[in-house]
Amino acid sequence: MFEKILIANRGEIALRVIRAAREMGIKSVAVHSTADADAMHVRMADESVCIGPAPSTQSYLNKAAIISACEITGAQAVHPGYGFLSENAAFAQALEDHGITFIGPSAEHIRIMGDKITAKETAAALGIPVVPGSAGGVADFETAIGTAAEIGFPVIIKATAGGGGRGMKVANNPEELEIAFRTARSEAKNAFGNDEVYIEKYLQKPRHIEIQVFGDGKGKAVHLGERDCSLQRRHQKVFEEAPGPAITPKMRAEIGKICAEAVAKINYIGAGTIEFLYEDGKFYFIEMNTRLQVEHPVTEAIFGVDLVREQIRVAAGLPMSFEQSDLEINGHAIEVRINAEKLPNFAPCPGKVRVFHAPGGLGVRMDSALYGGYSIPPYYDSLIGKLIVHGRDRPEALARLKRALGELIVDGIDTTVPLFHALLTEPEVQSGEYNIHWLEKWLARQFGE
Ligand code: MV4
Repeated sequence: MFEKILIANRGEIALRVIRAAREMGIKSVAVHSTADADAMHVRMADESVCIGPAPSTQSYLNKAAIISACEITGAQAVHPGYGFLSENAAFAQALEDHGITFIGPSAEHIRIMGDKITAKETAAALGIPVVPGSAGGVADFETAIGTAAEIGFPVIIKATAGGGGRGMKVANNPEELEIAFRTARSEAKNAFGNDEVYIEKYLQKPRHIEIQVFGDGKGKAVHLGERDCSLQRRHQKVFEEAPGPAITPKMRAEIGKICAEAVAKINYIGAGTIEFLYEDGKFYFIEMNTRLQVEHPVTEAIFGVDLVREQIRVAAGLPMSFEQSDLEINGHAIEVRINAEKLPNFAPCPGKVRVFHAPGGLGVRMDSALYGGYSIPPYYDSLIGKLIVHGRDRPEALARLKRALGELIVDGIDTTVPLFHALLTEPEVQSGEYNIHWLEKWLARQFGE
C-alpha cells in the first residue's frame, strides 16, 4: 500500500480523499494556490505544498508543479478528485512516466471516453444500449439529412469534443437541421477547436440516470446501481438521489449487469459512471465519466461502501473489498449541492463566511471545507458543501433533508439553501415524478423567464 498520496484538488473533495487516506494509515499531501493558503484542505492534510498563483491554470491545472510536489514530498500516488485534472489523459500519462500512480483509470480509457464519438462506439461494441444516430461524425449537410431521415425528427446535433451540454442543437425538421448543423459546427470550432459533430434522435422527456461502476483493472468489475440526477440547471446538477425513483430492481439488475460486464471486459480500473438518458423504460448511453463524481456519496450511503478507499486499494494493486453479491441497497439517499450563489440568477457570491454550522444527527452527512471566518475565494467553483441524507425509504430521506437544511447555518454569504426549502414543497419532488426539464421549467415559473 502507498505510504503517502498527494491530492491534486481543493475544497470538500480534497477533504474526502484525505479522510479516506487517514483511515487507511496513508499520509496525505495537499497542494494549494496562493489564494488557498488558509483553506481547510491545507490544514487537514499531513503536509502541503504551494503550487502556484490563484488562477487554476497556473496551480490546480499545472501538471509540472504537481509532479514536482510529488517529488519534493515523496508522494507515491495522486488522487485527482473531480474536475481539474481528473479526466486529463496527458496528466495520467505524465504521472506514469514519472513512476507515480494515478488513482484513477488508465490514460487510454480516459482518452477513449473523452471523445464522445469514440466513447459511444466503444459503448455500443461492449453491448451498452446507445441513442440511435449517425455512425460517427457527420461531415456534411447531405449526410446529416440522410441520418435524420433514417432515425426521424426531432434530432440533436452534438459536438464530438463537447460535454456538459455545450454545443448542442435540436432540429425538428429539415429547415431547422440546415441552420442547426451549420451553427453547431462553427460553435464547436470556436469553443473546442474541433468542428466535428454527430447526430442523435432527440429524446424529449428523459431522465438522467447514471450507473456507478467499479473495476479492479484485472477483469473484475461490479455495478453499484444508479443515481437519478435529472434535477439540473444549465447542465449543473443540483439534487441527486439513489436509488432512482423510476427504476425497478429488475431494470437495475439488467442495465447494471450490462455496465459491469462492459467495464470488466476492458479491464477498467477504479470508479466510473456510465450516463444514460432514460425514457419509456429504456436506457440510452450518452457519456462515460472516468472519475469519482461529486454525487458519489448517495451511492456510498445506500451500499455502505467507501468508494475512495476502494479507488486507493485498486490503484495499489489490491483487490476490491466486495463483489457483486455483497452489494445490497439499504434505504434511500439524497444529496443537495450547496453553492455560494444568489438566487434567482445563481450569481456566484464569494465572500467571508461569518458563521458555519453543519447539520448532524442520524442519517446526515455534510461534506464541506467551510469554517467560520473563512473567505471563499472568487477563483474557483461555487460549490461550498454537499448535504447528503439517508433514510430507510424516500419519504424518510425527504423529511430528513428538510430537517437537516433547517439546522444548516451559513452566515455572511448567499447560498442555494432557499432553493431546496422551496423544492421540497413541490409535489413532483415529493413524488419523484420529474425529468431533465422539470427544474428549468419550475425556475422559469417561480422567478419569471
Ligand atoms: C440528449 C438529450 C436528448 N436527446 N441527447 C445534455 C448534456 C449532455 N451530457 C447530454 N445532454 C442531452 N443529450 C439526446 N439524444 C438531452 C440532453 C439534455 C440533458 C441531459 C441530461 C441532463 C440534463 C439535460 C438538459 C438538457 C438537455
